[in-house]
Amino acid sequence: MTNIVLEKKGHVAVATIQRPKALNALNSQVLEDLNEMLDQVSADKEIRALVLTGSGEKAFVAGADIGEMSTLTKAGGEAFGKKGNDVFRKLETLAIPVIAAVNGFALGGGCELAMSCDIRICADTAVFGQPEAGLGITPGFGGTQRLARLVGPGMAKQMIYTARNIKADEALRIGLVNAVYPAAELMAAAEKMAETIAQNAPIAVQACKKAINEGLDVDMDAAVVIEEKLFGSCFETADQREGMGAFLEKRKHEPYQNK
Ligand code: DAK
Repeated sequence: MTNIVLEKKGHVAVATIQRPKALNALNSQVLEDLNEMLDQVSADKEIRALVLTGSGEKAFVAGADIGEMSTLTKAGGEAFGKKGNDVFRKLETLAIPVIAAVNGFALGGGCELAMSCDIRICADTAVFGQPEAGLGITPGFGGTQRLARLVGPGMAKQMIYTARNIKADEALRIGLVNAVYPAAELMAAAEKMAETIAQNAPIAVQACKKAINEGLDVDMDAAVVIEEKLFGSCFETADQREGMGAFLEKRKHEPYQNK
């Protein structure tokens, strides 16, 4: 991977997008690196939560690479969109939770990347937006779909039609991010949240992610069936026996084993 650094800290991994000369903009190489990073994380069963961030103080990701996109044909545009969408779906459906630590500009593809994560927290210097309509295109990496689901169609339409950027406090107010931190405290907060998640029973956490994501795509009758099946599957795990056994024996549970 030339544009992503992946570090492991116990059960938590931190992936940092590093393309400083273009404010971490997503060109084909960065998309391929993201794909490779997700494969590495999936294969490593020690990793229980992932933090995704951008290098430098200015940008999380300043969008898809405008230079690379500028000469695309209709077919090339569709292929570039598919490449991004495939990677973003892989991120969204990764078994473990992903926290986006948004450390600056998250525009266009950068906002869409953050929205493909489970949880977004940001620095007080962060800026979000979908500037595509101002560039003569539509959001192409899921922005029209995920933004509407996250902040509601009215606010999503306002952001996308006006192509106006919003600051961290407004992102918090509309529910695009869960929390805002002073820039210097962002990564510590993200890693602390990831560690808290990693201390819970991994199979249960992953079942919760699957239940929430898959349940949101179907009606409530089908959604509760998804939950029932995943709930039932937890009773085949050693971690469930340890967690409930410890409660009944009035002791702290042993560290969860992911089995
Ligand atoms: N792409 C390529 N290079 C970029 C970039 C980007 N998105 N953003 C910044 N850079 C580069 C700049 O060109 C500059 O390079 P040099 O001139 O130094 O070589 C360097 O990063 C530093 O940027 P600035 O000098 O502009 O820095 P400032 O602090 O003055 O401004 C800024 C920061 C983030 C406000 C500004 O750079 C900016 O407005 N950047 C563009 C933001 C933007 O519009 N992003 C959205 C891109 S559109 C689709 C698939 C995907 C998409 C759509 C459709 N399909 C296939 C259907 C996604 C679209 C987008 O993401």
